[in-house]
Amino acid sequence: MQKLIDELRVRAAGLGFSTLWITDASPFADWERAVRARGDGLGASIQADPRVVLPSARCVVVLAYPYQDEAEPAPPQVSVSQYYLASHKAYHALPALADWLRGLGFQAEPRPGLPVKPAALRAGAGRYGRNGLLITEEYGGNTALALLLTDAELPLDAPTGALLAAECQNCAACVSICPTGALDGTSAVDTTRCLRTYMFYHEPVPVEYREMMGNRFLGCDDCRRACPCTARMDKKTLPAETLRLTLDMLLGCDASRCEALKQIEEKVGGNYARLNQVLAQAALLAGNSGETRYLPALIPLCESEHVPLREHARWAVKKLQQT
Ligand code: B12
Ligand code: SF4
Ligand code: SF4
Repeated sequence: MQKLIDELRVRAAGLGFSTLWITDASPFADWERAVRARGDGLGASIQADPRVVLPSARCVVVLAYPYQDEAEPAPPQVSVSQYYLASHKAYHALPALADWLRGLGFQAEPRPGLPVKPAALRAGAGRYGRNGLLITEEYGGNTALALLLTDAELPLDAPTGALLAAECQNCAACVSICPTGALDGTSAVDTTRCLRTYMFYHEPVPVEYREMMGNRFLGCDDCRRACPCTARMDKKTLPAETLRLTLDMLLGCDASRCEALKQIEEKVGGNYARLNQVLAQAALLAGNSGETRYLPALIPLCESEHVPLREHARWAVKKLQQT
């Protein structure tokens, strides 16, 4: 067992994962209750019982893929959270680990669609912060987390024993900085307020949140960046990958849009490279930019059949015409 876990650690490190922890494959009952009580549908595709995914499962391996923040980009550059770049890399790295376990005769399921933070909490990877993120000792909230489900018998790690991170005792920086008031200080997130909920969303962003989107193209990092636990890892050097997008690329000619979509697909995945959704978010940010030079690109989008794109473009045109 020890040899197996040692080798798993070495292989995981070679794929960019900083640390791994192991928990058992019993159901995540607390999480199921919390997600039902929240009733927003986010989490509906997540399975609370690992053995529904893999009946012979014994262990859930929790892996952390850490990342470094960059300076916030200034307009006309738009902001893309580093989390999405790390998460994309972790997503593509994980199958190699599963294949290795399968090669040894075990069953292994990468991307098992389980609740990630509760698995990490139970495996002792860290605790919840008031910002709703899983805070690890080494990297604070700056990790993309990945799970691997397996029937291999691995030594279990013990949970840390409390829900809330010790650092949160005398701190509420994330709660104060959240632009929408989505955090109540318990570690729960009001998803009807969190800006991330409305990015690449199937409906227009509620009017009251459009200006708050500011320059954010993908992800909101305010509650993570404000956290002192995150600052403590900023001294470490990690390879930083960037996705530099500008409003001029996103709202430019067909060729420049194509180039932007290609880069988005390559670095954060095809889910975020759908033209109408990309343009819908770009239209909001153009409205927030105060730059009337985006009007010629926005005006034709006001007639789009894609409802969020049409609504956002109309909003942005109106806003820019008033400046
Ligand atoms: C749905 C989802 C979202 C939703 C909802 C977020 C949420 N907190 O639920 C939205 C779209 C808003 C979102 C946003 C973001 N997300 Co997200 N998201 C998820 C996803 C798919 C499921 C989360 C989930 O299970 N929610 C359901 C709730 C009920 O579960 P929970 O938060 O674990 O709830 C527990 C506690 O909060 C607590 N609790 C809940 N309610 C209450 C109430 C009280 C009173 C108390 C005391 C406790 C309590 O008990 C619950 C029991 O487990 C996970 C991936 C996955 N498969 O798990 C990623 C994940 C949580 N997201 C992640 C990230 C990075 C983000 C963003 C930072 C992305 C960004 N840059 O914009 C933001 C951060 C927003 C925030 N402050 O949390 C990472 C977090 C990594 C980490 N180190 O923690 C995850 C794990 C993805 C990953 N694979 O790495 N996300
Ligand atoms: S900012 Fe403060 S309160 Fe929020 S998660 Fe970090 S330590 Fe906890
Ligand atoms: S991601 Fe942004 S909007 Fe969502 S809870 Fe954090 S600071 Fe608030």
